[in-house]
Amino acid sequence: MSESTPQEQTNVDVVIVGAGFAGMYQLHRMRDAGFSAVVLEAGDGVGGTWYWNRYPGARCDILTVDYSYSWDPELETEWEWSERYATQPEILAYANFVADKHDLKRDIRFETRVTSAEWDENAKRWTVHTDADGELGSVVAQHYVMATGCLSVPKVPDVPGNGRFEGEVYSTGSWPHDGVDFTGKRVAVIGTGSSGVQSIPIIAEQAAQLTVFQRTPNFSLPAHHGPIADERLVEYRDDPAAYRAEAKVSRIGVPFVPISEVSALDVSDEERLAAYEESWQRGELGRLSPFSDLGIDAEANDTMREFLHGKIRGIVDDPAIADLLCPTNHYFGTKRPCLDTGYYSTFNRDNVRLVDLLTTPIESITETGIDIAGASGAGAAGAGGSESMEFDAIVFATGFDAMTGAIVGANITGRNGLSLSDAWAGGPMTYLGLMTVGFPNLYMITGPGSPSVLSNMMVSIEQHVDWISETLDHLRMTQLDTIEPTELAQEKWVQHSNDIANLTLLPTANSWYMGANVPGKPSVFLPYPGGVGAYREACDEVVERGYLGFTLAGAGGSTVNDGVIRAVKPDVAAMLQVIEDMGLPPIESLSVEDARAFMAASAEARPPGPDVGEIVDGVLQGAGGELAYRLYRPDSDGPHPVVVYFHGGGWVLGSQESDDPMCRDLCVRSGAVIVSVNYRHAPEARFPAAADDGFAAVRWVASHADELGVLADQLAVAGWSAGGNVAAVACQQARDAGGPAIVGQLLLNPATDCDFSRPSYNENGEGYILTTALMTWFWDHYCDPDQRTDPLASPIRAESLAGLPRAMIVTCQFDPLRDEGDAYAEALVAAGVEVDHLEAEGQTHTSTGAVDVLMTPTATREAMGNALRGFFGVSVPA
Ligand code: N01
Repeated sequence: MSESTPQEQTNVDVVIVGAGFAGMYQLHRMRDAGFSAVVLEAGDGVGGTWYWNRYPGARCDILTVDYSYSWDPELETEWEWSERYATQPEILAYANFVADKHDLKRDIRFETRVTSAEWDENAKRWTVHTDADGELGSVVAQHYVMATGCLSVPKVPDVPGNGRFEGEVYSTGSWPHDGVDFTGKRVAVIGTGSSGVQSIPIIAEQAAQLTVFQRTPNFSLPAHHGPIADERLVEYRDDPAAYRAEAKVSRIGVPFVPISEVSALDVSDEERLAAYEESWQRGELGRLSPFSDLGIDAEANDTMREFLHGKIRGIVDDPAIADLLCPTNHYFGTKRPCLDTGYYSTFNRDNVRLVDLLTTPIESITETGIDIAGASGAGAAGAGGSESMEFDAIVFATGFDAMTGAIVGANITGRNGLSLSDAWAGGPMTYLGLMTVGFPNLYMITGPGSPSVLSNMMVSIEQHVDWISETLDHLRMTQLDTIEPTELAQEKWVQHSNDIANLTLLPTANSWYMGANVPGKPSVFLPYPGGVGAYREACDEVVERGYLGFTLAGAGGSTVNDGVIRAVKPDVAAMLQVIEDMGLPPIESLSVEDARAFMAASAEARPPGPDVGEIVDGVLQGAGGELAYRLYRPDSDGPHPVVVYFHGGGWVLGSQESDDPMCRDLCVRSGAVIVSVNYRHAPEARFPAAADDGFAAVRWVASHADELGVLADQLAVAGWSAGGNVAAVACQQARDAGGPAIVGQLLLNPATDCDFSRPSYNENGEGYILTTALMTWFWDHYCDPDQRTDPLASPIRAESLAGLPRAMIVTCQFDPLRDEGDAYAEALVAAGVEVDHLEAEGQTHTSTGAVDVLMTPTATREAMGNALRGFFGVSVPA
């Protein structure tokens, strides 16, 4: 492996497409590591997005001190940015400065566009074809790196009559190198995303008339151009290495961005407005959200929207135009907000007109201008009919085929003739946004499924290049030829990314993040929304765990290290982290009294759950005396079906109130009365007290149906954890006693057996709140060892499970009790019982009950409510 000049390089170790910041750094790393590498670049210079996007006003929207390479520490002193948001020419100059300093251009083939590539399974090589002649026409390489950028393929404007216009036509994403002079011209700009917002004020200053065609208004805040703030420079100059290191573990790749834990709805109006005003005055994308919930809570987000609408109305003179400029169809931040220079005040100029395409859509672009339908936009005369406008120039600021356009457009064919466009027909599938199944040794820098456009691209680019470079080095060191993700790893990564997105407001907007701007593009949230630091941790952990989720192969054979890097659902993982950070003592280390006090205190702090029609506390007759119960009645006319519910707590902890949010949730979802029973607890009342009380409570409820306003022949039981045990046992007792009739049993994470040898105890015995040690503590308090195999303690050990009520059994992937719940479901099925068995992926023993705290178990809660409805023969809503 040697360095050589491009002319000789028809065979190289690594071929890289794109000479933007990603391709340049990748080339540098390859050279450093002694790989032969060549970069193929369609343009005639370096800089990527900054090479192509030369429209007036083009600038960075991340502070440029942050949007800089960190891999060459000398650059920190060799290059000084003149402004907080550098202009496109300055950033392009920086790219050239770095390229020249490191002599990168000699291995970049400019004006060479990649046309296609295919994987040769026998040779284990990629052949990459270009539009160049001779030996530059194709390059054979072991590794193929797409450094093609996320926003590099301008979208073909989907405007009727596109192509007819005979005047000047420009696209912001591919601007003439020698600039455009609009002086004295009638100009149309179509599109009001970042490119439109940046260019419109400058074009307005030059043009005789500017007409802006707006389909969707965007949120924009003033960029406040000028020198870099002193406080920022101090942080940076003090210790550049520490500054860069901080960026790498941050949320968006920008260091020292405070993360708020305060809800926008929990502060006074004055405080909230002051915080928003500070964001407005600061004008930094990373610091626009001063509260914790603007990205996840619609009501909180509305407060920010209102503030920004107020700002727009305060700047724009004509209230009708101001109204049109106020975004109302998406939440703040669900489309990338813009930073501008006098954007809104531009609409106060006499030579600027705004056309609202929602009310007056473009009928057609014509040879001389644009025809719009109906009444014209605000500020224009006339109503009805259509209007023809004449222009000298039309500027398309209509955006990009983002994130996938450049990769899919490169006509890549992988193993077994699979084309990437077919593989991604339903949306991009990647592992870590870095690689994709069926395409060995094909790497994407900032690909879909990585933080990319939701982050400071420079930080994300460097992290990807480093990961790829270290992987190539690993393959070389271990004499392996290929690397490719496994199906499982990829599927679950995409799921993980979607799970996070679905916890936010991001997917609610028709944005290019969702592919919504390109007609026919699958609607999938494209970037990874979990943050730069968390993403880096995942990538590093994949490597530490021996390239988890990858197949690595070489002469010596192949190793499939199948697995899932982030299997716990994101909100569940976050809750586990919070609990771990609290450093609480294990419950089993407490006295029973303290453990109960701790549980009661925790319950105080949780959200209450949904409202129900009525809650009544009462007393029923248990096996050994009176038992308290709490009844939850739906807000509908009765009599209702009834569920006798048994709370969790290992037969030791809890009460009729301890599962309050879950009982409310079940009541609302099932439309049934829930009677939560405070059965006797150990160690004061050991086995079989809980079991006896459970059955007694069922009998009492059945015989007091009229008094309770419930239907005696519509009685089901339900329980969570030890309560699931009590419910299951009650069903067996009722069967054996010949009644009362139970129409169904809903068992959530039930304890069904005293045997700890099933794998889930081993896999999940620590780290998921309910631990093996705690279960041991519970059993020890509840039951003597020689009693534990009694079916009243371990219902799975009953002589027969035949004749039991139909069941819904929910087990969770990260629960020590998972396998005994699964085993009970299987045993019931084997005994002929009708069972609906839901295995909740990524959930823990406690997550389903965290109503209004954790959102990912919502589907499980819904299924439980539907199961109860099914028991009662109530049709389940579609
Ligand atoms: O593209 P966009 P962009 N008829 O897709 C409209 C980055 N960037 O180039 O929203 C009429 O955001 C479209 O309307 P709608 C940044 O990440 C950064 O401006 O689809 N209108 C929208 O208004 C940014 O987010 C900087 O209803 C049509 C506009 O065109 C990303 O690039 C600077 C239309 C497109 O907006 C993309 O920004 C520039 C049609 N047929 C860009 N089709 C920095 O500051 C589309 N539109 C670093």
